[in-house]
Amino acid sequence: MSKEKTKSNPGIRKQKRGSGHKENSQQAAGGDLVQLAGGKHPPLTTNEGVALANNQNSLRANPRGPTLLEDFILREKITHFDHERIPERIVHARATGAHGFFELTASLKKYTTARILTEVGEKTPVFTRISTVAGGAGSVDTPRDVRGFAVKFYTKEGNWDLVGNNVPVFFIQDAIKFPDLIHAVKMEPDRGFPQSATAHDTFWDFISLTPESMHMVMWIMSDRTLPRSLRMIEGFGVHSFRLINDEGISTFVKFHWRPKLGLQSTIWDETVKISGADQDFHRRDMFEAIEAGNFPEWEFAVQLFTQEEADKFPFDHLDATKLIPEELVPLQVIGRMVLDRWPNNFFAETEQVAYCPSHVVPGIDFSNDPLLQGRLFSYHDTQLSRLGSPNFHQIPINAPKCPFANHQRDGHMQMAQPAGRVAYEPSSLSDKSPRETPKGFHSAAVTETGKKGRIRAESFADHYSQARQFFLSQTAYEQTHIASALVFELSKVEHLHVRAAMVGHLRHIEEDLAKRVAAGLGFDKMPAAPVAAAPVQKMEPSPALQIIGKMKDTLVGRAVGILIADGSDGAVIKKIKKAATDAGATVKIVAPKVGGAKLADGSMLAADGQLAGSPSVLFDAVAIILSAEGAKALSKEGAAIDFVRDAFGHLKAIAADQGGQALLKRANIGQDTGVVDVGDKDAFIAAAKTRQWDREKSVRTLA
Ligand code: HDE
Repeated sequence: MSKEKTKSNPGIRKQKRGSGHKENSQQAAGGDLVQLAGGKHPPLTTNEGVALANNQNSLRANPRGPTLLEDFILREKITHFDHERIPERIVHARATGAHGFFELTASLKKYTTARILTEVGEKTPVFTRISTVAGGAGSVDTPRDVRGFAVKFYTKEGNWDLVGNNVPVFFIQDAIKFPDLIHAVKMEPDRGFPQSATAHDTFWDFISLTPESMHMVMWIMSDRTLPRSLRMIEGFGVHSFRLINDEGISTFVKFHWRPKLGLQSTIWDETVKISGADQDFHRRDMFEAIEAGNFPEWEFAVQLFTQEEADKFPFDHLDATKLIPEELVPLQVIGRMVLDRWPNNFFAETEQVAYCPSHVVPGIDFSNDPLLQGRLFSYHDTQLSRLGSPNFHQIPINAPKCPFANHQRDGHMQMAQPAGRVAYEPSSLSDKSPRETPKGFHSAAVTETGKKGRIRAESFADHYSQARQFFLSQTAYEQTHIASALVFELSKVEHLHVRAAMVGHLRHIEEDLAKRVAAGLGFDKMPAAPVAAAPVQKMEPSPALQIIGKMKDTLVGRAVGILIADGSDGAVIKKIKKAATDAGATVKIVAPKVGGAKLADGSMLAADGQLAGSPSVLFDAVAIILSAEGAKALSKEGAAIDFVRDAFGHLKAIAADQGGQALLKRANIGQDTGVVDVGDKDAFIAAAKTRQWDREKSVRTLA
């Protein structure tokens, strides 16, 4: 028989911190777990409110014996744990959410009765959830992907959900294609990869057979899908909606969000490395900004147009693969949204929030866009399986903040306790039961005629004109990124006929783009272009479609990293830190040891990040401040070489002192206007506010 010794009662050993409270002697008996005393802790209880005397041990028949079925505390805890997960969203599973408010700055009274769009100065609470599309809930924040941009406005007339994206068009024209699109883009069903990536055969196979996707393809291959921060993306309602005024007259509307910090994206190599350095890059960025009081803000704008104006557009505005260029219908800014409060609990709020495009308020209505029409069904349906009950609207994050009442009753997890005997309408038994009101929701009284059938309108046939317009509207740098992204993505496609088919489509968009991609893929003969369903129209370039044209020359909301080591000059560090902070940047000190570096004057400076864990991809610009000794030591450090090489390769400004220059030299980094002497802080700040686009051709081969 084993003579093995056991602790008779391993439990909690309490340690006092500060002005120690009296310890609970029952719990203090022996054991190896240390719990700090102090504070005013409420008793730990079961879900029935029964206080626990011991949360460390299950109930055993003897100290080394079997656990007893009688242990209701163990069973309750484990059972709840076993059921903690709910199905993740089929798409848009990975996201960041925050509370805030919407404030109207210009009234649309002429066009709508919706209070949220007529009462200037009124603040309406919102909950905004920004997501990636393809990856699962635990996937990285920074794949090449569209970002969902969903806003729930808790208006006084009910909840309005504007469930948009950061791209103003979509892949398909009809909701019936959505399951096919998503099956093609998600991980391939036999192998279970790739996670969160379009660079694989099934996606491009589907796309190459779906010419209506070509406009969206241009957007997703642009750097729009590689945002620097969720605070720096635009948002679009995508579809046309209707506004209805008090005379019942309706006007079409497209909704837009414009980030106060301006648009900014990363470049592909940077994004790939960010994904390794910080999987939660965007979520952390949003969290830190809100916690620091740098509240993300967007302007809210509308494009308004009548049926008569729409009839003259050279495209059909009901087709979600088309946008309305701002040059054709200008944007009117009518409000702003500020996100100023991080949720208390990720699951309760960001996970359980249920957006439905069908959630509109009186004065806002739908257009006939067939994609929107399908969405009006899909979202409520998916919430039923995800949240498990038709009462999901009662979950606090989903509940309207205005009174709501009807005769719907019961159901799984009913939280409300409606009183009285009347649960129907019409009724005469109670003068308190809810009734319909003329002020309630009215649909636009539009006349519909025509033949029923599974037919797509002729006006939906032009698949290339706006794709071409988008490409031609970009700066040369952005065009190069689009071409290179196509080469990268298609190089991951194993089936040659799929690659060829895609190059064929590109020939309709822009022959030179097709040639560049074909060359990048190693085609020696240009693949044939497919027959286009409609001629490609000549459209004026729209500079509003660029990113670079919309980037702001600013350090506000951005980050600067200062690499130091033992012997660095404290005065220089201080000066550059102040200049960057004054310009609005967040500054982080990076050193070989997080405990800090011993500066030239003998003082210690603590680091915000340790070198190996804080690569330069996490910053928008860097300063390298090193003594000769420090430079020598870091020259042997792979992470230091990568730090400066990546900063240069990602087109960032670099300030360096003499020691810093020695490290740059060791990393084979050349000089250009973005590499400045640390003494010239103004030159550094000016260069740090943008990217050194001209440098790119010297650091990588692009298509
Ligand atoms: Fe979605 N979409 N979608 N979608 N979508 C979902 O609803 C769907 C589309 C968008 O943060 C799902 O609650 C169909 C366009 C966002 O919780 C699902 C079609 C646009 C979010 C669904 C589309 C979007 C979703 C999955 C084609 C931009 C995240 C979970 C007709 C205008 C919302 C859920 C959040 C989520 C269906 C196309 C945006 C399955 C059928 C176009 C931002 O219901």
